[in-house]
Amino acid sequence: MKRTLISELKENEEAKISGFLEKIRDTKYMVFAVLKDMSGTIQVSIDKEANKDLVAKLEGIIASSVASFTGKMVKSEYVKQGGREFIPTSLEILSSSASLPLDATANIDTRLDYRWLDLRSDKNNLMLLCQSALVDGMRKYLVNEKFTEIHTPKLIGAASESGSDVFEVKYFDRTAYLAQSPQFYKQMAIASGLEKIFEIAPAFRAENSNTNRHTTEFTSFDIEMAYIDSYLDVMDLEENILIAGLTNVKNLYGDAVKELFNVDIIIPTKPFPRIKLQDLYQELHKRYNYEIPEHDIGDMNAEAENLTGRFAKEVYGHEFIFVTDFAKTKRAFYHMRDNDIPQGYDLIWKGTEITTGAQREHRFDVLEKQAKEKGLGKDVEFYLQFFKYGCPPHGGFGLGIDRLNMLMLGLPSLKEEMFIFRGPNRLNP
Ligand code: AMO
Repeated sequence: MKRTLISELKENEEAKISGFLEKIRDTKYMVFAVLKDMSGTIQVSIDKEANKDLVAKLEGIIASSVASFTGKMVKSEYVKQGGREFIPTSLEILSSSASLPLDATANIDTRLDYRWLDLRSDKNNLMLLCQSALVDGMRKYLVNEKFTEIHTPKLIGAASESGSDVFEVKYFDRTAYLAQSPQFYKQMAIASGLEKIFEIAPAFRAENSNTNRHTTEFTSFDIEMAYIDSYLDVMDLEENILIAGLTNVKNLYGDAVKELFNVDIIIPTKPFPRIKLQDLYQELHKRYNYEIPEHDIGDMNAEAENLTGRFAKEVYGHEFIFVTDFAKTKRAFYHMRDNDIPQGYDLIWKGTEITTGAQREHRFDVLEKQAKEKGLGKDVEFYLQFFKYGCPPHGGFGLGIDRLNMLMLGLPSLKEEMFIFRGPNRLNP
């Protein structure tokens, strides 16, 4: 018999259901089990006298084992769980569980050691469903706008962002690097005539930082598009993509997110507020008496981001805010500059940076000069070639999916949010 999902059971129809045994309760005349599959849970009620063989099969079986029952679903006003129960006529234990190494009091590191068990909770299941819906909404928006999804290499010959936080990999008799970003290749796609592209893929950063927002491997949502007039076009696109993603999550899971995470998913209004870095510094000083430290001048840091989130909320009633006009010394060489000001932005959501975006320098001579200025030589030679034989003006952005979902659900850290977290001290499971 084919398996039926618990949510699709029809009253009094013979069916087979399979899933995890969430609870088993043995009473005088009855055994009550709760079975859970991807669609929901149901109470399985076993009359001990009438089903001695089933009861025998359950001997020594504990919750967390995997079982299949055949029988019928009936409605019952006595059952709290949705007013239905399953009356089985046969049982097969598909996999029996050892006693669980984890309970509700386990700390996050123990939970990560047994992440597959930790992810079984309703809350963590929902968290991954939300991440999937978020990406799906964003992807559908782009495909609809005629963007092409590409897949760029993650093993590369040269660092793509700053050289300091790149992982080295032994590559036969030479050294390769793990891509920190698809930056160079998404621009290559523009030089290839693809005009509008995106990629959703891992990015690696050898950052030895243990913050709630850093991981050594994250999923980057990258786009690049040609024939923009300025980085403002990129910002407009990002607003639309985020609205599409958040709307999809809200439509599918808004109520469940409210119930399990106590968070309202707010669909942002357009345009998102925008502010120049120098003006922001003044506001942060005036309102919160915050002074950016000397070494961060021209840039942001975690505290400034946090206060910027507060500022956006208080002044604009908005969760998002674009910050522009960073110092050229603090931005990548490939950002186009106008009067020495990089033509790009960071997007802050709820006080955390989620994106860097920019118009790129597509003029070979200027780009070469900017690379040299940053001390980049041989490493970017291959990349510079992309601009030698004609390349349209273009821009794009990179968005961290993990940070996005973490902030959307109000989770305290990427450790909680990621399917599997990778950090300086964690390579397992
Ligand atoms: P940037 O380095 O700012 O820009 O990264 C873009 C976005 O990626 C996410 N991110 C991270 N998430 C988790 N852990 C990390 N260690 C981490 N590092 C970055 C953040 C960040 O905003 N090439 C440019 C993008 C572009 O211009 O298109 C780049 O990589 O959400």
